[in-house]
Amino acid sequence: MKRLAKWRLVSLFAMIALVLSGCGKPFVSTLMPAGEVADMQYDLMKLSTLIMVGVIIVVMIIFVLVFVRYRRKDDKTIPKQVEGSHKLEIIWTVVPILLLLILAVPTVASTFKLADVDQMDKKNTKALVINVRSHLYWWDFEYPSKKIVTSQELVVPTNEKVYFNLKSMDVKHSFWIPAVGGKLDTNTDNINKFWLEFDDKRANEAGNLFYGKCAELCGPGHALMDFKVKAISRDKFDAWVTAMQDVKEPQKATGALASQGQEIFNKSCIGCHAVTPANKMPETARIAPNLSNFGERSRVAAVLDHNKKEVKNWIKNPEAYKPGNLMTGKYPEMSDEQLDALAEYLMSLKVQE
Ligand code: HEC
Ligand SMILES: [Cu+2]
Repeated sequence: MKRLAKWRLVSLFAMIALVLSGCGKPFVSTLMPAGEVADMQYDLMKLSTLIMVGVIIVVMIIFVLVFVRYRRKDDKTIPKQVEGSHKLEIIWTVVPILLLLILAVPTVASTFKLADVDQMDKKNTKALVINVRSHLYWWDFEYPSKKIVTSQELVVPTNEKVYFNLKSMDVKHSFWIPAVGGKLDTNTDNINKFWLEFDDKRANEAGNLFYGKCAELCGPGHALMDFKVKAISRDKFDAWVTAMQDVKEPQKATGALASQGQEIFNKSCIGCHAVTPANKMPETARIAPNLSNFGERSRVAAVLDHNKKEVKNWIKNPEAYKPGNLMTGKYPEMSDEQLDALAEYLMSLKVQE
């Protein structure tokens, strides 16, 4: 019986190890840092783990030595009673203080470095600043200096500092790109600022697509409140910005089916969704994801595969894929033909080819 319990425990640990081994992917792993911030945070993790493991090893060695060496057998005498030892007390006070200092100095130094956002607040700053807005359960990214907005997929240049203003439009969320840095809360009543840097080499290994997450329990759809980060070279980034800026009017749909889809969209969906990337649009056009470059996304609603079938599934019943999301029930039910047309239209929304 006992042996069986032991084996259960062993197999449980083996399974956990197996599951956790799946986490070691360059696009999502904190343990594969992909930029300056992630590097700093990883170094701090390593340092504190090293110190903790060191303490455990020393304590365990002393514990076992004392256990073996001073074990009593038939001896009934009472040992010599000692009240306090200056030497020992000094040792076990000074050693932890030293260990904490070793931990504190780099931690405080990194904390200030990570919070240094002077560059973004300078007038006429050259630094790239992105305003992030979190919503139940999706993300909105505005590039104020470029006058464009996009949603669900953040696009950033690699190998330079990118600065973020973080804000929430409803409840508290938290902005986290596990491989690159974070988490920082997005609040409703103040703006949190920080910077990240995306390493070019790591981005390549990750297929230029990092995973982002909401890291603050915010409701039933929280676990599905993902976003993606396209980290590309500065040249490619500039090309993307230009392509986004070039979309002036709602893009003309090509083909009969897509045009039909556009018509339906303009009737039933445009009240919530914008299809132009300009950030001069009214606030009411920003209560749902901006779909200007929806055809270039890698996911539908952040969680479904990016194809027409899933687009139709999503429009038919969003609640089934993201519980509690705010697209539910405020537009008419669509027939299969209408869904086909809508999917065709949405997938054709591209700014780059
Ligand atoms: C009441 C406002 C509202 C209406 C009307 C609406 N939507 Fe949405 N839609 C949303 C919200 C909010 C989300 C984000 C859901 C989430 O991810 O939590 C969304 C998400 C989506 C997505 C996924 C977006 C992405 O970036 O991956 C698609 C596609 C979509 N809607 C299509 C449509 C279509 C087509 C219509 C019209 C038939 C429509 N929506 C009508 C609010 C609305
Ligand atoms: Cu959340």
